[in-house]
Amino acid sequence: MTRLSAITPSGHAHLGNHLGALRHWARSDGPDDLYFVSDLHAMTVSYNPPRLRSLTRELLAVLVASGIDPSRLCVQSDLVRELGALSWVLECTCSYGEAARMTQFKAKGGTAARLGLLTYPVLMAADILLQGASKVPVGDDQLQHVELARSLARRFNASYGEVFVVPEAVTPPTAARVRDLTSPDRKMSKSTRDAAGVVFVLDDPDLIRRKISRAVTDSLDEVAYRPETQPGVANLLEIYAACTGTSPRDLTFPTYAALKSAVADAVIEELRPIRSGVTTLLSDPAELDRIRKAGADRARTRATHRLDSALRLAGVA
Ligand code: AQP
Repeated sequence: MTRLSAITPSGHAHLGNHLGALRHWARSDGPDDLYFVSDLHAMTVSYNPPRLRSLTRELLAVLVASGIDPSRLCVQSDLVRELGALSWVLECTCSYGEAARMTQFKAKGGTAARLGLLTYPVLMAADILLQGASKVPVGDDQLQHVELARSLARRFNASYGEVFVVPEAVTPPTAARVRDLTSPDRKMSKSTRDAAGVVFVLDDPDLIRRKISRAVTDSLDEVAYRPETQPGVANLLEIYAACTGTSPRDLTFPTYAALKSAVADAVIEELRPIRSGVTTLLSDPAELDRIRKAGADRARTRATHRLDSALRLAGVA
């Protein structure tokens, strides 16, 4: 069983990425599991190239410092030639209607949208199929894309010959959905304009404390786990529970101030080793380059045979 997941460098990694994804990836035990920084996916909207390069490097360092085995890591663009080739084969296996039906394209697309926004689910299928991933842990918003990868794998195999593993979407084990601290009606996001509600993994302890102390609560002045009626307080309880391995329903705090102070302590401790690991890694560019190159070599080795077979069966190369 090979699992595959990615994080897009659309901004700095935040507490939600850490609690909902990265720390689970660090417990991954499949020898062929692969986690990658999906920098090619960040190009589907307007972006700044030097910033993209720097965020990609920073995210790779965050993944390593989070404890993910470096042998399971890579940067997507290091395989851009292999992925570009397979994407073309898969685009020629996919109908326009299938791509245009994707709800994310329907939500963000339009005549001015980049063509890459329409075709990026096919690139995602190439990510999955090139590595022979059998399990793809995704949230609801990405289920449709894994379905597309399944359809394309089955269609290619039936039309030209068996080469692709048909992947399966798996729902990650009740991953915490961390909410924005100032707008708890929406999830914490990398690309949110107002950073006040987002705790970034690399924020310094003082800033983390300040952001959490300003988190939106309510006027009930009662610390209870009621996500429907007290979403801000529930979010803080969930964050505390996730950091301390407890259940949000079992927690008691006398005041909102006491809750916020405990949450800040827990988050600072949770993120401290990552921040320190990233500082060390970014101060040693040669080591990060070595990790990146080794990851790219391994991923390419796994991909080449499958890509060559697909091109041959498709009647090209
Ligand atoms: N708030 C969150 N709580 C829990 N998990 C989260 N993830 C993202 N936000 C939260 C998980 O992090 C992994 C990587 O995310 P992604 O790069 O695929 O992008 P995303 O889900 O769209 O994350 P962001 O941070 O909100 O980015 P933007 O702002 O660009 O949309 C995924 O496993 C995701 O579930």
